[in-house]
Amino acid sequence: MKQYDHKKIEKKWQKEWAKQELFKTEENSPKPKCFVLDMFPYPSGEGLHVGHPKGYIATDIYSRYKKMSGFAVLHPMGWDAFGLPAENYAIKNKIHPREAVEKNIKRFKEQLSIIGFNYDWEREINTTDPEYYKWTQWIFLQMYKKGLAYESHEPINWCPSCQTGLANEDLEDGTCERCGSVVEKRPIRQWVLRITDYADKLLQGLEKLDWPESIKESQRNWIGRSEGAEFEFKLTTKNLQLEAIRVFTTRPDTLFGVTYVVLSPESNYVQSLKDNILNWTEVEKYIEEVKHKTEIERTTEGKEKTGVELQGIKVTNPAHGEDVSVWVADYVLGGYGTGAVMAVPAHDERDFTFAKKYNLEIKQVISGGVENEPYLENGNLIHSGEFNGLHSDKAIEKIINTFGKKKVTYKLRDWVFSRQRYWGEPIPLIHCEKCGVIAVPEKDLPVKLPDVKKYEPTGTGESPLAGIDEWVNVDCPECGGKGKRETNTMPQWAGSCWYYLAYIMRGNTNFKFPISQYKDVFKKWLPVDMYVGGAEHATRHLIYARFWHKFLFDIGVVSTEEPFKRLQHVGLIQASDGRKMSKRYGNVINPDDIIETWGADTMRVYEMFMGPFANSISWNTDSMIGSRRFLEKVWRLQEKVKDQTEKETGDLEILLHKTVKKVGEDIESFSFNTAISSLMILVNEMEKQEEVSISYFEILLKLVTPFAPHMTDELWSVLGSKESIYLENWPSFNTEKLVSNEVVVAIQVNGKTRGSITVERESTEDFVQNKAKLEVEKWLSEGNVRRVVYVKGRLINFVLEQKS
Ligand code: ANZ
Ligand code: ZN
Repeated sequence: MKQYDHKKIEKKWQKEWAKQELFKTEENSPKPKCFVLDMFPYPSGEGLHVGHPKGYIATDIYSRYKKMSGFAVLHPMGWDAFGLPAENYAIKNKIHPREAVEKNIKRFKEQLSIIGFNYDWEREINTTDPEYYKWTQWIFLQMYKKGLAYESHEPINWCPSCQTGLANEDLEDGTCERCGSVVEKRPIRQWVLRITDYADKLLQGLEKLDWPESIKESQRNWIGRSEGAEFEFKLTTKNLQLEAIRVFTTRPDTLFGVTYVVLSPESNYVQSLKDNILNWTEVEKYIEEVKHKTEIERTTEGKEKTGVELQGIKVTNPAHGEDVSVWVADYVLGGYGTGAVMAVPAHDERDFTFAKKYNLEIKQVISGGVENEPYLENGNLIHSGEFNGLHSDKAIEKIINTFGKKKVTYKLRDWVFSRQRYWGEPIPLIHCEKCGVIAVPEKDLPVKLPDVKKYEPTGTGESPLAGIDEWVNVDCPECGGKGKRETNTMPQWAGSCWYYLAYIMRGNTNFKFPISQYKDVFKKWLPVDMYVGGAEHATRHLIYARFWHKFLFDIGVVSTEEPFKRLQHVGLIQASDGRKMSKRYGNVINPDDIIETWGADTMRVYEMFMGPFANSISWNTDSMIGSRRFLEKVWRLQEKVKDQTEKETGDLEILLHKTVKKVGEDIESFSFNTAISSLMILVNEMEKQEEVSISYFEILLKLVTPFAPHMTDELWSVLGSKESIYLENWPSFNTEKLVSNEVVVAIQVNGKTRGSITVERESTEDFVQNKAKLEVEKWLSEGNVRRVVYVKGRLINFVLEQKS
């Protein structure tokens, strides 16, 4: 027997796989399809650390398993390389973003290639490739033509440090998610995508998806659908621009309890009322002050409320005709509902605090509650005229019908889609003096990003592209007259909105127009069957991509309503100090080093064995030894293999069938750690045998190969095969073998029951002990095992040493 020399073996097989084109997608096969997708990386300058491949290892295992189970697998990889991170890196290191991206991709690819993934590299994509982004531009144009992209001058989030406008999704507690600067509101010209038109579809679509509930819930919250009503409060004074103030409320049943109305400082209402406001200087000063506060500061509960009354303005309550005062206060936000609120201090926390501070009337209209606190629950109406005595449930409907109208509001905002930066897809529009905004014709796509000397942001609200006259000035495609190109670029998230489609197109005539030729292949490969990535994309990429997909569905490009059928989220690997792995903290572990010392197969097994896949877990190089030993045991088993297929002892046969069942189910449910522990148990049992029949050993190798593909292919060839084990069928199990005389054994630690395992009645104590230990690891780690008591077939108790 040769030594287990991972370096030699891994290099050899990676070469061999490439030579045999083993991972080429089976495009025209009659097999059922399985599209397994990773969230593709943006190639940063720091290279990969050991945390990055965790998700890729999982999809690799999953797709190898699927391939062996008879599926035609599509498992591609590519690069998400436009956007701020790449550009900021380039500026900092004084190289052109294009060069930086090229260099970083090369490095990333080298790092990935030594882990032994089964990617079909022929379908590699890069979002910054003009052949790729001509389609990003094309999809944008379809949206533009359908009225889903519009130009706006509304104030938007502006990062003073990144010098660009941002979408709501790019903020973290009111700061720029990239650089942490406090974001300002700035009116700049921008392109916006009408994602709110899809709010309901995005919400409803979630129901059918096999996604983690937590991610669905974040999307629901992000979309934030509220059902309520709109009421009009008429002005008592004459104003030429404005007759009434409209408010959005989720509590129409409290209409009789309104004692004032509040406008948000940025509301257009305030500007329209300017001439009627007697204390305008004071109001203006307040509005100025508020500009520097973040939304979080403004809306946090318990924060002191501020505001100014609009002197000279009164509005009439539509329910009973009484006049109430109007205020401007920053606890009302500009971008939500109508930007105006009917205040009901008796039944709303914020209104209550505000009314107390400014001595405003508090009028109870729902019975219940205690003195000196707002009553927030539903209940029976009082002081509400003809509606007295009705319960809120009934009153809501009646009051809406009598005084207002039903209204649904969303927290989701339209997607601010332009950036004043260089490194992005140019927005393919032309501004003509005569014709207005004109779409670049399909035949002129891509609109290539021009090379520039200075790509630093200008800070003027214009992108660096605006300074390149030769590029900006073009003939209008409509009238031939003078036109100017749109100089804003698309946000970082544009290219990833459709990249899974690009992989499909890439294998079929390679990105050529027209789109219609891809209809059948889209139909064949969509939706993505398994999508794996970080939870940080829950409300950005995953909402944006679903939006684009639903739009493409509506215009007949794709035939499924949702892009990603099943989603698994990867728990982070943290550094051994428990912090995020980052160059900044000096705690990065490079996979290259781990692979050099331990081998890619060991790293793969280790990362999957660390714990439940979705959990965050700290890296610990010392624990690699366990995974390495497991593989060495498999390696050494070749010594015991006897070239005969005669019956083994009953126990091993049953265990084998069970393990086949368990490993398959566990891979299917992404429980890789438990799959590996059952493989460990099987290997331990095989090791105890004098001889292992070749058919058993073959089955074992097939079960292990998704996890450790290099080593198993080497052993497979030692057994005499000329072909890769990747081309074998996944082993099947015999259900009859499973219904043997099983018993459930309770596991105790210091007499407390901590779990249970199912084993054969005849299993040896050793076997039960080993299996039980894995089950209660957590509790055993609290001390050394002093004694083990086994009551055959019923109970096993681990007695730990008393800690002194
Ligand atoms: C009167 C009222 C009475 C309200 C009451 C609540 C309780 P969600 O669930 O988030 O949709 N509101 C409306 N527009 C607002 C804005 N632009 N900024 C801040 N607050 C706003 O909340 C809707 C409720 O939030 C609305 O219902 C309104 O206050 C307030 F006992 O109207 B309510
Ligand atoms: Zn920033």
